[in-house]
Amino acid sequence: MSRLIVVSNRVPMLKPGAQAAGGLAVALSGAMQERGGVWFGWSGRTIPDDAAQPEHPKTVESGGLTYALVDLKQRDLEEYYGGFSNRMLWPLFHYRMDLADFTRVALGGYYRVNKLFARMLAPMVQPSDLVWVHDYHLIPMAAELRAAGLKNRIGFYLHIPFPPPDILTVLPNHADIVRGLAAHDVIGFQTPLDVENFETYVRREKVGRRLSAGRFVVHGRAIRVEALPVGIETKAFAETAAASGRNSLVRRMRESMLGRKLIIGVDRLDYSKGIAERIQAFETFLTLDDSWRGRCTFLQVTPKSREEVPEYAAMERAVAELAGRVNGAHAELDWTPIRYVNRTVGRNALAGLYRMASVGLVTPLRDGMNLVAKEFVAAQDPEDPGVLLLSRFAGAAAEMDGALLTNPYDVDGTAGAIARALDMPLDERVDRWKRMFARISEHDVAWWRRSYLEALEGDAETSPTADRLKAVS
Ligand code: ADQ
Repeated sequence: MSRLIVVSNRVPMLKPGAQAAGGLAVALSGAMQERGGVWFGWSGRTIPDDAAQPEHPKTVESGGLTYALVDLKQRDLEEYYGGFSNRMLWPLFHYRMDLADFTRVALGGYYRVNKLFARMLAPMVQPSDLVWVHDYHLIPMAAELRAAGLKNRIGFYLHIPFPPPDILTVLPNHADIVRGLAAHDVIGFQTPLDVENFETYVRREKVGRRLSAGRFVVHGRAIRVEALPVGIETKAFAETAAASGRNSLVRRMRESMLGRKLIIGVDRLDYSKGIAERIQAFETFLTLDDSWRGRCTFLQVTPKSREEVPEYAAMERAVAELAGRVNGAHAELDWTPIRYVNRTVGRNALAGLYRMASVGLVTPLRDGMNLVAKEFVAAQDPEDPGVLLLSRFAGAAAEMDGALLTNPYDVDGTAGAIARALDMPLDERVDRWKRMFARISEHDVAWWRRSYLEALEGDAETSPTADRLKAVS
């Protein structure tokens, strides 16, 4: 079996038995433990701008895995991560042209760090290794590895949406970004819509075409392009949720609810998640339907993220003010409608909170997948499941056919859907939940990893040789 080299911006170091890590990190680490390999990426540390850039990553052995970690200069990090990745690619790929901030300086940093990573990784790669690169921070890296002479199978997975061509072409270097994608052998997207957007782009820009299902030729290279939705560790999460009654935080929360129904939202604080729109919808729901006043509580658990990016700091203030205003306007002496909490919750407690909730509000304005939607479903009590209210603009909507789909821009519509979810009869809730649970049980994170690696390992038919590439282009 080939070794697996995983490349991602942040490297989640797993401590043996640690519980904090999400399913994705566990799944990828599992693959590396089976096959041997290395997890390569940024160390999470910076060095001063005038320090010499080390030529080799630091390697660390932990939990049976090898990590290769690169310290970045402060300026490189700012331009590559805080700049081009998170102020240009992230907003644009989430359809937020209004927030995209393109600068040549940030672009330069993005390419510089990708080149640096490729230069450091290339000597570590053996000819039979598979290389799996993750996410928008690292799109140009494969082309750099190819330029260094690597002939390995290299795959890319985009965790965020791939936007339609009219949006992508707002990016001044869109042509180069797509050329970079085409340097991989396999491109994995979350949903069929992302594949469709990619296909429309290559056709319109005349840089390639689709040959057959999943097979494309782009910039003269035959590549596989697949929709492989990320899953969660469904079975393990369901078991954790079933056992969560013993968790002290969950117990305290239940006691504090005094029999009221719980509506839950769990998201990183990010403008793509639609948290402000969700709070507005909850307020509208309270004004529409008097009968639920005092009988339900909306818990929004939102750890802060990317605080160094100015848009996030502004949104943090705006959301906190909005939650405060709604509470000020609607609270009673003995009832606070919204509990807004800026903190991370451990996996056990999180599973228990989902299970306690009658409604899961997952209403991003745009999301690659959204794992909270899947976690909420996995955590439910099969005898008395809660209702998932899901944005049609989350990648998860393509799979979760038992959810109540909403348009988060339609505040009144979402408010109506909250009322419908709270009033939904048990038989309908069970029926909807069963369909979703079956889906996420089959298409869990292990399925995702297996399917991706099968595509990446390829076979004679799916991995055309360079000669055959020329023949089809
Ligand atoms: P994210 O944008 O981070 O991921 P998401 O898929 O929702 O979004 O995953 C968030 C994870 O963080 C979930 O596992 C959730 O449980 C956890 N989390 C959030 N708030 C938490 C809290 N307060 N306490 C504890 N845990 C919390 C990106 C893309 C998504 C895509 C994933 C995976 O933006 O669309 O689904 O990658 O591909």
